[in-house]
Amino acid sequence: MSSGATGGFGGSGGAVAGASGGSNLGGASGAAGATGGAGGAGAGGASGAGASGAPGSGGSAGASGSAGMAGGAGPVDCSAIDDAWELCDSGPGFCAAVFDDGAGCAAVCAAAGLTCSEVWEDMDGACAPDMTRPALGCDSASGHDSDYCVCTGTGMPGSGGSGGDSGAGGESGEGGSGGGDVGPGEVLDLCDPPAGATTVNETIVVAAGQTYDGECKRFIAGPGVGDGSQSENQDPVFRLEDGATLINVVIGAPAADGIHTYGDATLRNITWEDIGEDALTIKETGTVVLDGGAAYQGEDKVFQINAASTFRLSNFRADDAGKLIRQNGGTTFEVNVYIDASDISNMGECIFRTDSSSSSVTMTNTRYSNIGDAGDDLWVGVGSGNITVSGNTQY
Ligand code: ADA
Ligand code: CA
Ligand code: CA
Repeated sequence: MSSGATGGFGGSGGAVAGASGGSNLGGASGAAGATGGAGGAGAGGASGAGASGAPGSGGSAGASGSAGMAGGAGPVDCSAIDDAWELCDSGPGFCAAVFDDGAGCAAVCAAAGLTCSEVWEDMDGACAPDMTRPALGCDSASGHDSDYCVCTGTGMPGSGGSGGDSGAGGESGEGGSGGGDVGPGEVLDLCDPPAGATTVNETIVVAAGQTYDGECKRFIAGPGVGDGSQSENQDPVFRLEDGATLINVVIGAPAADGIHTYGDATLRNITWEDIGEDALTIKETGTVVLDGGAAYQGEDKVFQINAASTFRLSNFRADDAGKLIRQNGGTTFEVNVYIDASDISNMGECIFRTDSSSSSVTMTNTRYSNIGDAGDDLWVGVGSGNITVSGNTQY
């Protein structure tokens, strides 16, 4: 929980619903393609909440597909939008469209019984947002002839869907064309959880190699797990054993010590509404991939790294905390951080802090705002030769 308590759920900046379809996940973000192989679409309803990689950055598929994303927000019917305007994209819980008749996003979304959640200038000649220009608000009509709208709603309940087929096991990646239709700065924050919460009185353990689908429900810590303060003796809400996958989870307050990972882990579409002691901790060595979701209101750290590891963050939105990523103070093991296609704002200190001369960070296609005292203090303690940046925008 942050003392400032600014920026509630939603906050500022641009969350844009991600592309749907598990198949998009192959060649997902991340340069080396450690994961990927998205698995086929779930058999029932809304499958894969999968953002594809930012153009050009995707490695090709990795060793095996993770389970198809299923359940969660059900399909919405975008046909009324498609009939009257240009439908660009759709997926569980959202339709994205461009109008060119001055209709305004409120009217576009209302046509499908949905609510406007984001408005962007549309890109010339493409059914896409122009992320080089600031987001527009839903609150008032822009007066523009054309804009790009993201409309959201809960739609029909998701029917669950079975896990996807395992992926084909691609070769680890040499970059590839990546791509798909999620561009820089777009994040995948698709859950619109119902009111209320599931209280977790004992840490939910996702066993090695297993997938847990939170179905976009909100989970909060019971008193025996933690109170979400800065006390270090709290338990996590979720514990991921080696090779576990966690998808479609919203962690509300209190969030206790968030999520702990032990080895390789894949997380997709995870949102922390109000970070507890910290949001996620890498407890044991592995490659941890977090694609899609958001984290808000941290007193100090969002992601804590306590073991030599690779951390890949993509299509993620983080707002209002002390620092996005902290390698445990005083440790000198090597951590390699990759941040792609994300939106990071209002970090009191920095994006990544380490005390290790071998740790590195690569940040690409990411928007950031108000980081550290100077507004762009992105790194603390990272060797200058260990920093790679491209395609980022300060706003
Ligand atoms: C602090 C604390 C560590 C560890 C860490 C964490 O950095 O000094 O011992 O508890 O937080 O994992 O949250
Ligand atoms: Ca801590
Ligand atoms: Ca902690």
